[in-house]
Amino acid sequence: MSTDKPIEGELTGAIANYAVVVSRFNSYIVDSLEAGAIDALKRHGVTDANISVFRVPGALEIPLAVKKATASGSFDAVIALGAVIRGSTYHFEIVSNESARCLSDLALKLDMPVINGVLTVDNVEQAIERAGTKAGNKGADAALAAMEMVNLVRELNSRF
Ligand code: INI
Repeated sequence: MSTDKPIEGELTGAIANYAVVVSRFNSYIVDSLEAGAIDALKRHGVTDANISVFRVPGALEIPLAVKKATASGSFDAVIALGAVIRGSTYHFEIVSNESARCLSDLALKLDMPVINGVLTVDNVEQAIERAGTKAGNKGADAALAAMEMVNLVRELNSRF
């Protein structure tokens, strides 16, 4: 094993199937995350035929949809998109922590990249900043992470 060439995933989306699981809650933010994710996938060679979009009511429903969608064995990675905004929401911590915990658990259980693109922010302004304005588009970032991880997983599976 050499240290001069790290093992990492290439940033190409070629020949892989992506499930994009999108929650409708705060849809004015999440729509931009979805558009950013799909744009990033397509710019890296993923075709419409290789992208399936699933919609759920809120962030708490994303994990079950991920589990059910991946049971088909058709996908190489999942991109989960949503927006949890603290605002005056009393159970902000429950929604954000539970959705994140379940997504991490699923990645290990399903043995595939499940990328957490669920924004967890204090207010609408912070959400807008992360949905295509001054802090970039976290949906696009999630798509890049998904493509890189698909390729890293393939590389690791072929070596170890
Ligand atoms: N769901 C979200 O995706 N974002 C939120 O900000 C949010 N808040 O604030 O409550 C939210 N709640 C709904 C939750 O995800 C479930 O859909 C609901 O509890 C039904 O299970």
